[in-house]
Amino acid sequence: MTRVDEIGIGGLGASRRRVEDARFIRGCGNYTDDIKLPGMLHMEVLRSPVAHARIKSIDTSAAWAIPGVRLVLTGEMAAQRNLAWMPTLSYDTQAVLATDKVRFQGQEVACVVADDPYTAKDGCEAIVVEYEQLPAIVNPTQALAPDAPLIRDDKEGQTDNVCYRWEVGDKAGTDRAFARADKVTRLKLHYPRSHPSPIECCGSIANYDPATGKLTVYMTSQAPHIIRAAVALVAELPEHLIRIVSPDIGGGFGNKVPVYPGYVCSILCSILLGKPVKWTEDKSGNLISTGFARDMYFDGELALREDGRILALRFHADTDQGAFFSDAQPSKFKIGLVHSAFACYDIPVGHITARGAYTNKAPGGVAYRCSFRVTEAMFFQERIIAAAAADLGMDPAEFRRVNLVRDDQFPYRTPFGFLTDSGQYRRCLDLGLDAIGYEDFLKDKEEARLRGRRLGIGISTMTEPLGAGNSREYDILGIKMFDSAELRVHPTGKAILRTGAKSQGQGHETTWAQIVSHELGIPAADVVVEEGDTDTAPFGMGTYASRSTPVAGAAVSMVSRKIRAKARKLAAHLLEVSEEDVEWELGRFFVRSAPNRGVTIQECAMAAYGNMPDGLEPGLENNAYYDPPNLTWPFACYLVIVEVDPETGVWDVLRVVAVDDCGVRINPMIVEGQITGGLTEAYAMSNMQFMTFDAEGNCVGSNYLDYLLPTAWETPGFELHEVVTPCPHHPIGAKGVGECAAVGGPAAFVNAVLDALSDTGVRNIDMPLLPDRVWEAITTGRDVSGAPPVKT
Ligand code: MCN
Ligand code: CUN
Repeated sequence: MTRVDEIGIGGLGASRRRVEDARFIRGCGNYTDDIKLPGMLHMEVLRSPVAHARIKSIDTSAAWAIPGVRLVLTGEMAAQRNLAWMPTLSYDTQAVLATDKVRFQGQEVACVVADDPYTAKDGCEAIVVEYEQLPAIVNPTQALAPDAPLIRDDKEGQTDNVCYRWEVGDKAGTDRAFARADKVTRLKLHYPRSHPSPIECCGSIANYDPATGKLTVYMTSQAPHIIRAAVALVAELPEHLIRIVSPDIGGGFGNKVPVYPGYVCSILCSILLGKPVKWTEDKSGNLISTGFARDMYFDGELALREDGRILALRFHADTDQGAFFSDAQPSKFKIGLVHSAFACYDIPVGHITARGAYTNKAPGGVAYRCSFRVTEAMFFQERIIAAAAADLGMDPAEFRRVNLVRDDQFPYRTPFGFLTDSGQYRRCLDLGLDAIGYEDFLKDKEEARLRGRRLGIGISTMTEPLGAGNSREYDILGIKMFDSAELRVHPTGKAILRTGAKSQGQGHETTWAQIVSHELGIPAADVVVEEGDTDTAPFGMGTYASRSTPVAGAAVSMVSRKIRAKARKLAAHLLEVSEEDVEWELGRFFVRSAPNRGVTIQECAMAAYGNMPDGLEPGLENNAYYDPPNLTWPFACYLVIVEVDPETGVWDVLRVVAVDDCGVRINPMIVEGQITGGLTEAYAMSNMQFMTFDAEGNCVGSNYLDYLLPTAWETPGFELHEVVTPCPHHPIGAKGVGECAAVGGPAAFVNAVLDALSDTGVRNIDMPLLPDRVWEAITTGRDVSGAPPVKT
């Protein structure tokens, strides 16, 4: 008997080529915009050119008069259907189409449906809107000033621009620890607004069939089931008559989690017209109006002991939420999982306060590889860790080594209540230092300094919580955060797997099949994976927060095990022995006392349809809903070496070393792809992505001349290393990885540049570290803030 070779069949650990790429690289993907339905009309959105203004009048008569225009929809008309406003995922409300005021530049004011997209655009241009401009607010300081104009005057009882307050930790204990400190390190910084800007913009095709009453929506959603629930609740349509289909998605990065007015308008227009209505957002619409990321102000302190131990931490965070609080995050956490900050360090006590401010900017708040604001948390953590080491005069690697949670402390309870599951933090750090040649670099750096060259090294170490939920703690609008998988094995042993997750480029079609292979011994090539259609997929919460592997991936294991349990009964029947005498090895059951007598999983599948024992239900299919016991906690160590040109402020990246521990890797090549992509984004955020606002609330960076996307030309090479600490509570020991490098990476780049400036007294330059900012810091010896408004 030759054993099935797991790597050979594309099982766990195989660097199997991505099966979805066969269509993607041939230009044969099936994206929302590729779908054409018979009789389909096209919708365009008219957006506000100003950031804050009262709408005095909207004249749509010229638009109606254009031949080919079928519908001009205004907020007033939407209001008649009770749809001028919609609830957000954070228990706020958001305007679908503005009625009273516009509250950010790019806000949806009206939309036009026409026979083709160009006529629809002409229709938008023909609409005349009279605005009475109001002062614009572009940062929390302005928003929270006593005389600030009220942005959300639509909300009853709202008297200021505060949208939430949140607090966690032990204030009294933290104050006591600070009183005992030998030294206190303080750091203030702004993590700027950034935008996920996936290649594919958002879009939808709504098709309401008046004959059947069924609404089908093809759309760019990372979470189709949440959308279906939201449509059912908001539009009061019966849920079984709503079908949401997310076809191929050209990058999501969190941009495609929220519910956008464009989606809602296309649905409303389709219902009003009884025809399919397509909306495809353009690039500037995407950049100025859909879910942004970050825009967060930190002011925090670490209490330090002379020997380098951190005694306590505290910080305050102000978030700039834009005009509507539309963050997608677990309901009870107003600022996501920001309190996962410092989880990799053994710090006894801490206290965090946070406050959200409404401003005249697009809403969003949670997107772009963030795992619910973990990206900001880890950035602040690693920036202040670097500052603290400098304040103590201690080597930053040694400072981390002293404070990192030790391997024997797991499971480790953080001061804010998280339970980190496992890890080998020091090993990762040492591997990274070794790989980059840390000791030698320190010598090179001193020598270079003597010759007038500025070299710097930046380190970033972090663990982050990936995989919401469990259902006890995590829900969105009351829907618990578990996930699901359904597996059907056909008579010949081929199979179809569906999950409640939704890939946007992460490669689920490849990796989920590998989990089935690992559990059942069916070759991965024999398993087709399908996601994103609410009529066929089991209910799930979708893909974000790198939750797919921790939750849906676990469900894939569990459903495969249910299939195996039934196949064992079939095997016993085929082998004519009792079930207890049947043993399993990958792909095959055999008789314990006669290992040569066996049947394959494929033979069991055939028996499920053609030769089942009396009393056993035919068929070989099942589903599993998985409610994880905990989040998964991957760890990463990123190291960056830069050279800063003091004459111009330009900095070049000389080396990047990454050590990632995401537990067991299902597909090492895909994991490396995720890390490479994340580091590229981290580099771009730290170096070039500039999205800000002027004093009038104009969005600077709403185009790809200002907001730069990194290409292979600018992006440095990355050296990747791995450590594997299996997740103790995941069925195959995997942890999430999809966001790690984007979360932990930016601080490594910034720390490196500031290390190169360590003799100047500069403690902070806000991202992006554009050459003029670095040059200003060098020439003035002062910190450089990036907070808007900017001069134009
Ligand atoms: N994987 C693995 N072994 C592990 C962990 C993950 O082989 N131990 C594989 C998974 O099977 C999956 C991929 O790596 O194919 C990412 O898995 P996971 O960490 O579970 O993350 P998700 O699938 O939930 O993806 C979400 C995450 C998020 S939140 C953003 S934002 C982001 C990211 O993924 N958006 C992306 N990476 C992206 N990559 C692409 N190409 N496009 C996006 O929009
Ligand atoms: Cu926050 S970006 Mo990803 O979690 O979809």
